[in-house]
Amino acid sequence: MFVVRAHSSDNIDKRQGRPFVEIAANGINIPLVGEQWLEHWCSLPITEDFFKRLYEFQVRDDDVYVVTFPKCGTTWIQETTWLLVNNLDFVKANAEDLITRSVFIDLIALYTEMPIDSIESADKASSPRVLKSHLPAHLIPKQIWEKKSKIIYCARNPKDMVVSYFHFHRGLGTWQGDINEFVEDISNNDIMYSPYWEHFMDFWRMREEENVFFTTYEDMKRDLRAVLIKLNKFLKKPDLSEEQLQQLEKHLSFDSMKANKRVNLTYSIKAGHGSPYVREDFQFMRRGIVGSHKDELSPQIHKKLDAWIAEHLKKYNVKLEDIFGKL
Ligand code: PPS
Repeated sequence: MFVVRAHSSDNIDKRQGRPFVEIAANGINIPLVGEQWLEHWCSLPITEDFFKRLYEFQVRDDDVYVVTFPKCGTTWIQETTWLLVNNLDFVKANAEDLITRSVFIDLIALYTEMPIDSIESADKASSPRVLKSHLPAHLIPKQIWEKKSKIIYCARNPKDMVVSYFHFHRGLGTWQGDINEFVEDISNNDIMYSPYWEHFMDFWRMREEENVFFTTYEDMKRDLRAVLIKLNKFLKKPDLSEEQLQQLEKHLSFDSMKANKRVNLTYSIKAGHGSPYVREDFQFMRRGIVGSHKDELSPQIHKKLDAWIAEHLKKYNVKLEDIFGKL
């Protein structure tokens, strides 16, 4: 069961110019006890009809879901997962775009001008499917929790997420404003898929669940090999040889992925897959580092973000370091 309410804000009208709603669902079968799921509102530029299709999406037993808040390393962990699930099929990975090998199921809901019906594409995809979603735990297709499908979740530290999301949204032409205004909008949950905090904290708290693999962008940067070995085990695949690990590390490095038109969405987005308003200078693979906030944000913005971070960490009684290691 899900509920939808209007989410109106002058800032959304001014900077995004399209209607938003807030959605909550009853979180049936989610293994987090005591949550008032119907009070967890998520902001989306979606219609109730589209959301219903997503929520009721037909899940298959061997599906694997890559779930993230936007700009937190989705494409990186998605390519990694696809390769492991598909027994390192580099021939197919180099021949077919990641967006067709691994469908982003919510895409249909975000850009209504899109000529692609992502739910139909996912329905038609052959098994085993690796599907991507940015929806939070209680809004992903409800059968995922019923069937206990494998979920790969990747989180990223809040400041780098903000910087990356700002460049992305602005570059796509789907959000107008400066970084100050972006920080204001994300703190007010006026950016699609927010709130960020509940999104990743829900999965952090479920990281020991048998069907959940929780990792971070920072972990992948720190020691990609360790994440590869752990994820491979989680997927119940045969051990990787030294040669296979090296091949994966090379393919998944930032420089290789940036140069790879099959995974770097700069090309497909500029060709019209993603938004019709994309700017000339748009780059999907931008810097690919931990800490880009350090030289991209002013002291005033750092102060604002520090207050936002402290307010939320207090609620969950954790330190950023517990989740992301030393930043
Ligand atoms: S999306 O649109 O939500 O799916 O975007 P997402 O893939 O989550 O995030 C994009 C950011 O991830 C960086 N990226 C990588 N970093 C390191 N190594 C590899 N291989 C890699 N692939 C993608 C990408 O550059 C974006 O981060 P920023 O900080 O903007 O550079």
